[in-house]
Amino acid sequence: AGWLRRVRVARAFDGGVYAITAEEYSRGRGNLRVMREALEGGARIVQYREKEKSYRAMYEEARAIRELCREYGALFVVNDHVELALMVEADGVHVGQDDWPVEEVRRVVGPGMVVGLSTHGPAQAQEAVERGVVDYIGVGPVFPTSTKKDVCAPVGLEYVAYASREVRIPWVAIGGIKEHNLDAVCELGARCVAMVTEIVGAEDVRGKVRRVRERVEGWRERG
Ligand code: TZP
Ligand code: MG
Repeated sequence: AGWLRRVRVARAFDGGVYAITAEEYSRGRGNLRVMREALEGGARIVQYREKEKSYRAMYEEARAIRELCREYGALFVVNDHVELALMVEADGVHVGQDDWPVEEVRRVVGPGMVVGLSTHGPAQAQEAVERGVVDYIGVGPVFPTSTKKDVCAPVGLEYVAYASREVRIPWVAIGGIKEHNLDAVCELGARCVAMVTEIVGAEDVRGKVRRVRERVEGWRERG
């Protein structure tokens, strides 16, 4: 199960767009509809990130998005809630520095499930790789972001440059990334980008994801 998991992550993250839910920015369209459009546009990874809803509401919604992701062959990842990830048979779970220790998460979810960890600097990246239990790391927030008020200040493009040079597991750049600053991130070596408001708040979600994916893939082909 371990090798299959690693192959799936490597594939999805190489030239991938990582879409994350945020209902409050969805122009009233709701998570399910927005994520369907993101998948139609070519998102390879979808993260269900929800901090307000009841367990039951999260369960129903996560199940529906999980089904959609299967149809599109995309990875489905649940933020924070390990038990929800298990219940809906998500492909993965994503945790932050202040969430459950990743060794415990791995122990609970087993070898088949993808585990991702947010990191905010080179020391955390190094530690994440050394601990050897996570499949990918988030690198950011690269730019200022209004989405996450509970996160540290932007760490800047230097951390992206560091990740391209040193991080030997899949990683995804996150935080304040938009169509207009995407090239700056890819130029430094990012080959997977995560976006919240740029995707969820887009008038044309499908078109937005398609354009971003084409640009990221273009960078990958250039090497
Ligand atoms: N983790 C680090 S930054 C961030 C998360 C969830 C929010 C990114 O949101 P946006 O709208 O893409 O800046
Ligand atoms: Mg968290």
